[in-house]
Amino acid sequence: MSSALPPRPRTRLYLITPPQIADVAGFAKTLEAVLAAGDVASLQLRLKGADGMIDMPATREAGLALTALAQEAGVAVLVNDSLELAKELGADGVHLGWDDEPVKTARKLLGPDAIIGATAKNSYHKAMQAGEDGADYVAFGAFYPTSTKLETVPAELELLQVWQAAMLIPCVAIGGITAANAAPLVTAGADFIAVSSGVWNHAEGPAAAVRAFNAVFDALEEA
Ligand code: TZP
Ligand code: MG
Repeated sequence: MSSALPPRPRTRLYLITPPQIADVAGFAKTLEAVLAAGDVASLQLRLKGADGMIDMPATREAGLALTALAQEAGVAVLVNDSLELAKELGADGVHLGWDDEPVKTARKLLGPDAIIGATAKNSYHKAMQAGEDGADYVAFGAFYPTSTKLETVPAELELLQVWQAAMLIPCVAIGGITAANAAPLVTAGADFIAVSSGVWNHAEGPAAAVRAFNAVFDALEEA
């Protein structure tokens, strides 16, 4: 029996910067090679201090060096937490956590074309709320243990399955994802796979990681 639903678009990679970048000029070169290695949908600037809060000066410095580079490669740049910096940097949008500005505030400030994403952690209810408020995507996680974010809650594959079956707003899977463990999340329904350490700390280097993720997405693409 054939399904009435059209095939789901191929899953895409959503890159997140490392939480600290010691050498921004060196990192810009790495990023250039990474973006040339395969399909990347977006880059989230997520630079954090020891307290887990956004490091504004570091985010500004990274944003000034990386935003145009990524955008010229066709990659959308999203700033974690700060509407102010998203505007200042000419980024494509923001990613908002539970404790950040509400989606509606971000929409008012950044306008109808901005990409606004919201963390839903392991809550279908939070994701629905974000969708109703006008979020362009919702992010579920953490699906695997991660040392990139201090406070996370475990999320179940079922969230992706249920969301994908019922909702049009894209969903992002996040948390401890590597090319080796991404497949079940893609199959469950993740439209985007968000990754930090699984790219930057890949044994064969970040460009190899981008190739490996894309090989997984290609292999699982719906016919
Ligand atoms: N939110 C939930 S887990 C996580 C965030 C920001 C960290 C993602 O980084 P990594 O290194 O891919 O686990
Ligand atoms: Mg946040």
